[in-house]
Amino acid sequence: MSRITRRSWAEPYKIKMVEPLLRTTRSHRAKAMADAGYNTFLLHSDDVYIDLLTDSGTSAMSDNQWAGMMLGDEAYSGSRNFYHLEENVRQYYGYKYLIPTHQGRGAEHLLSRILIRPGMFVPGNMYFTTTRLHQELAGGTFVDVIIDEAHDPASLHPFKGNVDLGKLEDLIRRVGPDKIPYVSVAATVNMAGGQPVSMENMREVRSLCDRHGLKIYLDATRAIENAWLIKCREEGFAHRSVADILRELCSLTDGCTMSGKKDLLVNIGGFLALNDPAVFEEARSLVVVYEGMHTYGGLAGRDMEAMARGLVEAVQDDHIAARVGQVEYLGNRLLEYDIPIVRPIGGHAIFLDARGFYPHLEQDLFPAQTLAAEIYLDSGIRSMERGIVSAGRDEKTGQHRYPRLELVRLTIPRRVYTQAHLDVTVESVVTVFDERHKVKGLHMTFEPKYLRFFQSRFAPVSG
Ligand code: PM9
Repeated sequence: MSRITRRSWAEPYKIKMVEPLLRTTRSHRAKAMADAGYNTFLLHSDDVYIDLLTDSGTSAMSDNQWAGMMLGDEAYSGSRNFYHLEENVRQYYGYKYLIPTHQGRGAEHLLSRILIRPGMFVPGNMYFTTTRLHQELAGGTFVDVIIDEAHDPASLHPFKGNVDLGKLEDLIRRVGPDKIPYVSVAATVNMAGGQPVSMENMREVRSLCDRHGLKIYLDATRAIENAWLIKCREEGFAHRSVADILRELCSLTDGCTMSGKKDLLVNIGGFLALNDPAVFEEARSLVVVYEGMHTYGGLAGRDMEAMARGLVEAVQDDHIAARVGQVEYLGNRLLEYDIPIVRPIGGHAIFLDARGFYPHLEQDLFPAQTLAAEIYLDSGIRSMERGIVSAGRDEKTGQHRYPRLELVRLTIPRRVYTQAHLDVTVESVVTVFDERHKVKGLHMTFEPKYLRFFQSRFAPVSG
């Protein structure tokens, strides 16, 4: 009898090129953090050791993607790389029409401008920063219709991204379907901790929307990770491929906005994909105003080729198992030390519960912003605030929004770091947790007008 009772997974790739990482001293980091106004977005990346700020545009591309970059057709119009991307989007996501954009928010901008009119309401399964802002700039009001469990970091619901059908139905009854341009559903809900929607829930949302003549637009940015979590968690899907599950998920919607910088393993790129010819015509006309010709949408031909090839790699079960496997590894190691994290572990990141670190800090002292700064000071590891700063101010009252979730995101770039980097991360987070009582919080010294988390500045609270 073998002593091995289970077999591990390993990354389905080997490393051909490396980028050196520099370690810094605590005093170097203290200066860098102060210069950055205690905002990890404002650090110079040269001052960062392990960069877990985001999984957006930070993936390592494959040799096949780099080879594709050399085959960029940089014609102003009709680039062959556009047609390759269009073919692959049709095959794997199943939508009929493609409009490339420079990144996800370019697609959100076009969709919001085309469908939302002042006074309308856009229901969605938790807000995302750029998505909500574009909806608001078009005159809409975002309405959160995610299930309550999503706002509870300790709830173990396997599909915390699900839409609460009761909340959605209430809104439809209250304002009428004519005031709802579409239902906005994100696959793996970023702000809830990378939590998936179930296929069953999507089917129910589809049938509710059909009864009221409503459209559904998917934020497909991390839909491939969602498909993997359906395969792992939802009954009846274990034997199906991720590609097959993705296709079914998308078939329940009318189109999608996409940031290719996540699932699709590229450093830049996105798209709007549609089934409705009228919306497509409008988007094709508008994209030339804001992004570029409808066959490049702000991207070079080589970028579209890298995305077309990245898509084929991204839907391979081996790839996605290792990608989400890394996230689970980090989360499970932190749980060994009783670190408070959002559970179940999501698809792209571990979310630390800053309230669990600093119960003595009021939300006005920016606990998550403080925690991200403390982790950087300890080890040079960069993370991202996802709490009161990210939530911004209420459009009407001008007051802070106070989200229930006050989180710090340790985001795992795809195919970039090894298990040893994750072990170093665990040691730093545990150290910061063990020194949590000393921390006093931050106050805000500068606040920009839009998406304040990117550029706000802070200073330590004294005394
Ligand atoms: N997400 C992230 O780090 C980029 C910076 S934060 C604004 O998670 C979703 C679910 C996203 C997303 C970006 C976008 C926008 C849309 N939906 O950054 O414009 O997570 O490509 O995509 C970031 P772009």
